[in-house]
Amino acid sequence: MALLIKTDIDRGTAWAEALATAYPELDVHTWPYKGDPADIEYALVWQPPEGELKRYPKLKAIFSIGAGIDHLASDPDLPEGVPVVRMVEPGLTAGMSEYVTYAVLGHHRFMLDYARQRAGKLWQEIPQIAAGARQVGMLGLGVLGRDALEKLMPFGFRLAGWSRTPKSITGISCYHGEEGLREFLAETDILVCLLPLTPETEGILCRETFDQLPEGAAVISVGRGGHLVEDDLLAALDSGRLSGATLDVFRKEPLPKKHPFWTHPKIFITPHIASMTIPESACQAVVANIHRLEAGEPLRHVVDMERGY
Ligand code: NDP
Ligand code: OXD
Repeated sequence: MALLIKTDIDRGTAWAEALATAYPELDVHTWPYKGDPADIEYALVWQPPEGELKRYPKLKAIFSIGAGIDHLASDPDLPEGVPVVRMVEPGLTAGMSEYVTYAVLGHHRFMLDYARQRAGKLWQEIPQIAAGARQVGMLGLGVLGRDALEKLMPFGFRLAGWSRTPKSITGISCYHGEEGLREFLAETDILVCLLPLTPETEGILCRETFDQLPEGAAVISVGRGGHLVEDDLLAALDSGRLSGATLDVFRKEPLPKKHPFWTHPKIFITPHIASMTIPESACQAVVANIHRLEAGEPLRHVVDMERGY
C-alpha cells in the first residue's frame, strides 16, 4: 500500500520517518513520484499543484496536512468521489490555542502600545483593565476555536463564540447565523477569526463587521487571509475604530515586501505560523484513518466539499 507526501516546506523527510515508525508496512514516497501513478492509494498533501491529484487513478483518500482544505477545494480538477480528510491532531490544536492565548493577552495588556512606547523610549503606564470586563469573541466554534476559548477560561474573560449551527457550551455564550452575529459582535472587545475560508466566510472581517464591534476593539485573524478586507482594516485602525490587529494569514503569502501591514504601528504580524501540523503526532491520526478505511470502517474528519469545510 503506497502513500505519497507533498508538503510545502521541507518536512517530507520528517513525515516519512514518522509514518515509517507508525506504520512500517506503508510504502511512503515523497513528491514528485516517478513510478506508476496507479501505485498510489493515499495522498498526504499541502497545496499540491492544481490537477496533480487527478493523476493517481487508484486514490482511496486525500489527507490534508492542514486543518483548512481551501488549498484543495480551489483545485478545479480535484478527483471526484475521493474523500478529503482534514487534519485534526493534538499538536495542531495545542499550537493554535497557544497562539490565540498569546495574542488575546497581548491586546488585553496593551502590548502593541508598549512596543510603540519602547520605540520612543517613553515610560508611561496605561491603566489595566480587568479580564472580566472584556469579551473575547471567536468566529468559528470548531475544533480549534473551541479549544482556544476553553484554554482562555482561567483568565476570567467573558467568552463568546459564533458558528453556523446552534451550540451549547458551558462557560461560552454561543451565537449562530446572521442574527446571532450582530448580537455577538456588539459585545466583543477582542475578536478572533478561526473560520474556514468558504464563499460564505470570505471577506467577513470587513468594515460592516468592524463597525458593529465596540469602539477600540482588537482583531486577531488566524483563519485565512481571504477573511480580511485589508483596506477596511487599515481604515478602521487609522480612524481609531479598532485599537490593533494580530495577523497570521494574508491574501497573498508571503506578504509582499511593500505591503502597508509590515510597518503599521497597530499591526502585529507573523508568517502563517499560528499553528503547524506536527508529523510525529499527526501521523497517528492519518494511520488510524488508513486502518479504518482498510477495515471497511468510515473515515473520521471527512470534509463536506459542498459545505466547504
Ligand atoms: P472546524 O471545521 O472544526 O470548525 C469550523 C467552524 O467554523 C465551525 O464551528 C463552523 O460552524 C464554523 N463555520 C463555518 N462556516 C460558517 C459560517 N458560514 N458561519 C458561521 N460559522 C461557520 O475547523 P477548525 O477549527 O479545525 O479550523 C478552522 C480554520 O483554521 C481552518 O479551516 C484553517 O483555515 C484555519 N487554520 C489556520 C492555521 C494557521 O496556522 N493560521 C492553522 C490551522 C487552521 P459549525 O460548527 O456550525 O459547523
Ligand atoms: C492549516 C494551516 O490549515 O496550517 O492547518 O493553515
